[in-house]
Amino acid sequence: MTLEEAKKRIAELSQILEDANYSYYVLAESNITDQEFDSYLRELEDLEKEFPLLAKSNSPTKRVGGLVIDKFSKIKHQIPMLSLPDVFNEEEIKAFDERIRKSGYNPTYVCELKIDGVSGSFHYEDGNLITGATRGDGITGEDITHNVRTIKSLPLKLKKKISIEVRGEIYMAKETLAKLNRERELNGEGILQNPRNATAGSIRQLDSSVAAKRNLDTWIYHLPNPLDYGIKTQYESLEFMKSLGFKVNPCNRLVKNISEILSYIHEYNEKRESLPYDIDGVVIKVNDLNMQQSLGFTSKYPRWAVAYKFPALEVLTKLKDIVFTVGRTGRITPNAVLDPVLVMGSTIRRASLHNEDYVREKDLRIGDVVSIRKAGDVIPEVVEAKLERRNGSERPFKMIENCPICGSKLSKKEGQVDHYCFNPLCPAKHIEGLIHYVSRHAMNIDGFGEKIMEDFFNLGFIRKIPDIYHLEKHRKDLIELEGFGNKSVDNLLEAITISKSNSLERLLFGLGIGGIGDKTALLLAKTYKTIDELASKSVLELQEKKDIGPILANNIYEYFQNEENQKLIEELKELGINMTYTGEEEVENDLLNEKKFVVTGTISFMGRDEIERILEKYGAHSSSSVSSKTDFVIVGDNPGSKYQKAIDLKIDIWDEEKLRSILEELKEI
Ligand code: 1X8
Repeated sequence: MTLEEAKKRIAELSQILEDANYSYYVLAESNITDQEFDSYLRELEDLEKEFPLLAKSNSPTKRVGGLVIDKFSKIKHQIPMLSLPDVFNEEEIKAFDERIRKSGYNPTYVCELKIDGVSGSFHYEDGNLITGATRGDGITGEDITHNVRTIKSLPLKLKKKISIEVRGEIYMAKETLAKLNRERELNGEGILQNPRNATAGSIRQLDSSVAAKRNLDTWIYHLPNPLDYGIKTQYESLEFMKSLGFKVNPCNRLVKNISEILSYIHEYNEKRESLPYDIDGVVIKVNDLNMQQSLGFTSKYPRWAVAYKFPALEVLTKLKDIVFTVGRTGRITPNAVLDPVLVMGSTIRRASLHNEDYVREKDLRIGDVVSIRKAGDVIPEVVEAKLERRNGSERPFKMIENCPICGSKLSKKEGQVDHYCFNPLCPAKHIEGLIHYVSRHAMNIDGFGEKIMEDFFNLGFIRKIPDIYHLEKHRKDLIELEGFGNKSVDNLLEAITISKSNSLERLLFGLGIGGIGDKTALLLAKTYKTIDELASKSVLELQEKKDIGPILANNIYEYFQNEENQKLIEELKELGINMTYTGEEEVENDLLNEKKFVVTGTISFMGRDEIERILEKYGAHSSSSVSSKTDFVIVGDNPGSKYQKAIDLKIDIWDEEKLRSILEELKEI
């Protein structure tokens, strides 16, 4: 291909891909299939590799991220990005309207939803995205261009070749945040309390592939230089920005008077929960831009707009007690025990108070009336004590000094606020082992998150492995717990029962014998078939197997010699836990046998671990990096650099559909 031809094709492909992005992410309809999209994208990537000089910074290939910066540079806003004055009730909205009427105007307004996200400014030259910046202090923001390019609903190229600045909100949909939090919880990372924090955290990443994975979105609502485009009203500017390809909120509405403003507010206060993204109010703007200009600004705010804030989703209840729990790391958490209350559709009985300092800052006392909020639609939070409701009977908070589980003296880590139980023999250390036992590669009991196991341990329901199989006894208490109901308790108990017939390797891995990973567990299970057979082997006999070295052999031997462990295994046998290898023997499969593969990106219908487990059953071997020895690479959504490497090395690439059809053929899905 000549340079000229490549240039033409790159332009064509970029156009097709951007059009597809626009249809999918802005209009929410698709004009091409995922396969077509992937194949065009791959063709474009190949061409850009071959003709690096033709690779544009705004190429759709950049949407997957990968650019890493070492610090954020500053961007000065040509027109300051102001914040809006807040109003909280009907009177204040009326006062806003009257002030404008007193200046001799008869205004119409535009009502828009106030999105809970992070404001951004986006500059285009000749229709191409040039920079994206945060609001910062309103005068200077931070350059977040590398991350902004990964936001699929924001055009890299406009439908007209014009130079323009637009402003809007970058946000994370509720569903995306919930999914992110589920992942973070599984990885033992902290929960993000609301979409604003999650967005701010994602957009302030140095590595754009992180932002690319966060599925950020935009609503564009402000045109700082409307006169340059002959635009006379706010509503026209919204239409204009929409016509350029921006995602403009369809809920925006032109209204004539106060009563229409109030019914808009009422309508969206009702619809608030059912929207797929969080809003915290309604922005009311004078529609006529000439009128806006003559109303002007105060030192801080425009005089032509206000932000009505919805009432907080808070309710009052009584703080009955503060109880302490121990986590798997020995960390102590104070928890509020509340009079049960309904907040946004779920009953709250408990809320984490995080640590001693948190309780002291809020000066919470037992007996206080407190306000509760369900932040970010997920985690209940104690906002504050209602001081005016105190009657003197409240008891001050007292931090405990000894571990509630083992009684050892608590202490803090240097410079940290949390208290810990550092006793290495504290039974709370078993929480870690219990979490491991039920985890996916081990007994794979669905419905047992880390947090749930911590709670069950602290409540005394599960203190050692066999207790898991007696959980049924606590059925009544379980149903009462936060986040549990009849159905989830049934599911959990059912999952426990099903797991009893797992093949031996899962139990071997779950017991946490030093050095036995899931692969070794499988090898041992296949070799010895039953746990008794394995337990009867000497250190020397164990070493006969090529993957078992002296240390591992010794660990295994010692484990089964230990009397406590012998008792545990007997107890589990009596409870009906299977101790035999029942795994299907490896199935011969030419396509997979002895093949090396790598998974990159997210596969929508199955986790990476599961894919690896299945393919390995057919004799394939997974590896973490792509090399010339790799036979095929499975590529999901938002793949990493491994994808590029596979292309460079011309390695067979399997997309989701190919993987799915092979798994279907193998009757694995
Ligand atoms: C902030 C926001 C505005 C709008 C929506 N969401 C926001 N968070 C809007 O105008 N539709 S305006 C704004 C501001 O000016 N600080």
